[in-house]
Amino acid sequence: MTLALRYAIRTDVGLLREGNEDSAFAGPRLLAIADGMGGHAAGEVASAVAISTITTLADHVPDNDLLDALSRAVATANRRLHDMSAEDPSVEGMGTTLTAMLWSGPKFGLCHIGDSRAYLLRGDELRQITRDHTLVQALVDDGRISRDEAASHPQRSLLLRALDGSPDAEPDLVVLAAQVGDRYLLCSDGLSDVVSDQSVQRTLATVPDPDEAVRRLIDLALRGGGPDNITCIIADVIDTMATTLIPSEKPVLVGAAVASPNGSATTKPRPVSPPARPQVVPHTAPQAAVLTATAVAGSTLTEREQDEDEEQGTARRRWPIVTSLVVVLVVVVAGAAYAGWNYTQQQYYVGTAGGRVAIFRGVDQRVAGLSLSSVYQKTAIPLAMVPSNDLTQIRATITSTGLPDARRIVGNIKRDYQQCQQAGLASAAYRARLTRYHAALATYRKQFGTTRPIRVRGVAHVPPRAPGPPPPFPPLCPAGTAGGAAASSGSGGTP
Ligand SMILES: [Mn+2]
Repeated sequence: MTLALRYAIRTDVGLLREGNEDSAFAGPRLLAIADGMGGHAAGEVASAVAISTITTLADHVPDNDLLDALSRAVATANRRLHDMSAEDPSVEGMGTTLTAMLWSGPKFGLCHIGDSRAYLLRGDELRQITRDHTLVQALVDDGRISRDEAASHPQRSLLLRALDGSPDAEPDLVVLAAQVGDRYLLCSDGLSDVVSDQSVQRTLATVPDPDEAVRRLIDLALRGGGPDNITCIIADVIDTMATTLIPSEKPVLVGAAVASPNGSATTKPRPVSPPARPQVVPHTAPQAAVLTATAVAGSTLTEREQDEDEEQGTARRRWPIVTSLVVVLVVVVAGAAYAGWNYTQQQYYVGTAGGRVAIFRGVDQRVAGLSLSSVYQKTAIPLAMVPSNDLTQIRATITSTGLPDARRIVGNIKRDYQQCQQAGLASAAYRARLTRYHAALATYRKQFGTTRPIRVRGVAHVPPRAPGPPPPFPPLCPAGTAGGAAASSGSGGTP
């Protein structure tokens, strides 16, 4: 028996996003998916770095030590992200999910960090074989919200772990055994957030051809609104001795990791060249086969810098046309006004928009009734859940020394916010233990008429043990977090 994979891979920018921050790779022995995050092009860079690093494993897979190889590749990617963030402020704070399978015979190493997912369809049963590193998954594990509530939770995309250059970016690693007939699905949250497990199961179970099944899944996500980039890989485990099906051989790279300057469709093998970030990501990107996949979207030119270059270019071209002195004067005055406005547009501050923490571009003032700022980036951090020290500052709008500084401030707020959430979870768990203890103690007292140890007909009985002191709860965290994220965000947590 010789096991091989028959796979299909596809990505789609979705209906609302301008760029594709997902990157993915499928080869005969490696399947990997990464969903990048961060403002501007940073998410694309992060997912491309993760995928290009992990694809170095595609050509020489170790027979043993699958997890060691995966773990080292992940550490390398994480170090690269760390170094790039340190060197280039425009990509500071970027991060990515990574879910990868490294195959060796009938077994594979599974490596996972973030909220992209791997599923197994065996027979007709669909099982998620990765666990989301999200706040809502932690709430589900804690029994505080149901799976259904998690699916529609407003903070469902809040990650507790991601590959972001931080030292605690540790992936889950496990070796699993495959069987002939297994069908594996790797997807980004652009699919799993929008398409129910039942629909995914039905599609996987009823559409035999992997490529057709991938198309159907992406179609379902688009019909569901396609709010995010959607990436899917389907891999069927076949026995080449017992089937006429042809195993896949071509490595395929899709999404942000593909260095296509114009995003035009091509099915030719793509030479590896210093990539430029695609300005227009094609709808349902072409399945360009690559010979080696080492492309890194390492372009440090951000969208804004490109815009500025274009503005300057236009201004230069316009100069020779100006002949009249009047026109020159008008241009000078307008230029001064523009320079002033341009200055404000290089300022950033942290404030609130729609009840959430946001980065604003401009200055927090109005001139002649005109606002000199706009929301630059809205975070998922609700104001109501932010510790009071941060809250006071945000209300007063924190001015920054620039975009990287604004991002750093938001990073600090996010860290405080997550600490409050964690403390809230710990407090809730403690209160649950306390409730159980009181109930058990009441039962004991009812039975024995005391809360002390007692001997009844020669048998020793001891009362239940008290749970000890409560876990510390940071005094600056909002009381709402102590009651738990689910309860205060109105999603119906347990009291
Ligand atoms: Mn996503």
